[in-house]
Formats: sequence, structure tokens, C-alpha cells
Amino acid sequence: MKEIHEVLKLFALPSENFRTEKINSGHINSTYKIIYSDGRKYILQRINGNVFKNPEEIMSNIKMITSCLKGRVQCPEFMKYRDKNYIMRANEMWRIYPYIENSVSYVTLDDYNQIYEFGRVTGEFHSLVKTLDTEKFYFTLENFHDTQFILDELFTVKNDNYKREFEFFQKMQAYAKMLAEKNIPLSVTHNDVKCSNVLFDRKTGKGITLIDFDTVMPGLAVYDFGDGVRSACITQSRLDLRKFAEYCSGYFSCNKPEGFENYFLGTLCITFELSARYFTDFLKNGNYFSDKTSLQKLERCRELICTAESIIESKYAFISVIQEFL
Ligand code: GN1
Ligand code: MG
Repeated sequence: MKEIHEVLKLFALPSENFRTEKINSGHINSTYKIIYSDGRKYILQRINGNVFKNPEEIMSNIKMITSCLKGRVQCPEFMKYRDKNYIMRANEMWRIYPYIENSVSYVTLDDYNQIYEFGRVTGEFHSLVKTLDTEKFYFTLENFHDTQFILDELFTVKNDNYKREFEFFQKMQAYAKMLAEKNIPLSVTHNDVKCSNVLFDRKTGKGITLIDFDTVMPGLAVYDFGDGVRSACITQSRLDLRKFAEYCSGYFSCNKPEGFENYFLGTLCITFELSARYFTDFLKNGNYFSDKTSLQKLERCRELICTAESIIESKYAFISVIQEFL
């Protein structure tokens, strides 16, 4: 792609003798691995301006996060262009960082040790960023994890062909309300904790860091916790308690549990919230999850409904797993 050559030049990198691999695990942005023939590797990204309207604010949040993590965990360090850590070009934002050697990420995790490491890295992230001042961070996506808002948006669409789904989301409002009534204080959170956003050391199998800081902003730590559960502790769309125990054992090796029910509500709400987002995108024929076909969006919505239902069924087992880490 001609664009890639031009962007590399702007970052003072050679614009020849490289090959490009497209990394397809993200749903919103475009990510490329740039591999030079001399062995140097970089991760280049183009940010989707339809979703992220203020890329400068994202990069400001990222700067604060990476300077907090620097020296404590190995994480992406964006290269400079003039005094910025990104380039704006034809209304699109590009950024690049040196590839973290020997690192690997997986779309799904099946190995218990990897699930433990995923929990640990997520817990470590929360414990390291705890002291950051939420006031200094931008809310880069409005109402991003405002579950009730997302449900309300869904209910503006009417479609009698999906009665079961609509009934499910109606019922879920009670849980969104319960969580809101807990008045959990905001902290700096990642907001997209999922398997493919954790790097592992290829040789030792240890978790290195969370990546993808685009959605770092003030939020609820229990949503991050639960997003990881939703992503890694599932077998055939249902909560897998054995995997969940591994994840918790990693996560709570870095944090003390607070408010058992909050973790349950956070996990449930983030799960049906994502389901509602896929459903709305499907019903409106939108292009938010632009890498998915209409049918895939509906299928993903239904899988997540199944996961949410199994989380509800497992409520007491879920809480008793967490209680063991007190
Ligand atoms: C999206 O683009 P990506 O893969 O980093 C989404 C997350 C979802 C995730 C589901 C900005 O993340 O909220 O949890 O897909 N990000 C945005 O896999 O909507
Ligand atoms: Mg993301």
C-alpha cells in the first residue's frame, strides 16, 4: 500500500525492503506488522476515525498510561513524529511502535496457565494504575461502557422478529440498575480486556502486558475484570468455572477482592452490554463492527446472551470462587 510507504517515511523509517502482515484480531482499527529484511519489526496502526473522533485525546491518555507502566512492565512505546506520538494524514491517524520481541498473542486461550497469566496481567495493570488521577484522562468514547445507555439505544429500534432477544435485554435492565446503585468509584481502566489484548512471552509462556490502550479512560475496574472473564473463561459459550478459578487466581494475586457481588454484576453487565452492541449494529445495519457480516453480528449477539445466562445461573459458584481469595 502506497500509504504505508509514506507513513513509514514520515516516521523516519525506510520505505523499502520490508513486508507487511495484516493483523486481523481487532474489530475497529487496522493493524499491520512491518517486517524489514534486516529483521527489524514494527506494529503500525491506522485508527478508525468513524469510531474514534478525537485521536489526539486517545494519544494523550496513552502517553499517561505508558509513562506510568514504563520500567515496570514492558509495553508498546509509540515513536515520535515531531513532538507527537502519532501522525495525522488525510484525516486519519497513524502510529507505530517497535514490536516487542518474542511476544505473542492469541485470539483464544485454552491453556489454564495462560488464563492464569491473563488474570495476573490484568490484575497487575489495575494495581499499577491505581494511583493515576482519573480527572486527567479524557473520556475518548462517550457512553462507552454505560450499560443502561446502550440498552436504551437498542430499545429505540423496533423489530418483532427478535422477541426473545428483546425480552432478554428488557430483563437485563434490572442488573444494570443494581450495578449503578453500587456507586463504585471510577478508576483508570483499560476497557477492552480480552485474550487478544494480552502479550505472552513466546519462550516462558509468562504474560508480559495488556496492549491496545485506545479505550483507556475512567471506568469501572469490575468491567475490565469481567471483560476478561467473558473473553477467556468460556467453553461453548458458557461460563467455565475451572477457567474462571484460574483467571481469579491470577487476578487476585495482585489485588484484594472488594465487594463480591460487584465482580458478578460487572462480569454479567459487560457481557450483555457487548451482546446489545452487536445486536444494535445488526438491527440498524450499521458499520460499527465493520469486520463482521450482518449474520455474524446476530450470531455473536446470541452467543453472548447464552454466556450471560450461564453467568446468572452460576452466580453463587462465581461468588464462592472469589471468596477463596480473601
Ligand atoms: C472491539 O477493536 P477491538 O477489537 O479492539 C470493541 C470492544 C469489544 C471488542 C470485542 C472501541 O475492540 O469494546 O469488547 O471489540 N472496541 C470498541 O471483541 O468498540
Ligand atoms: Mg480495543
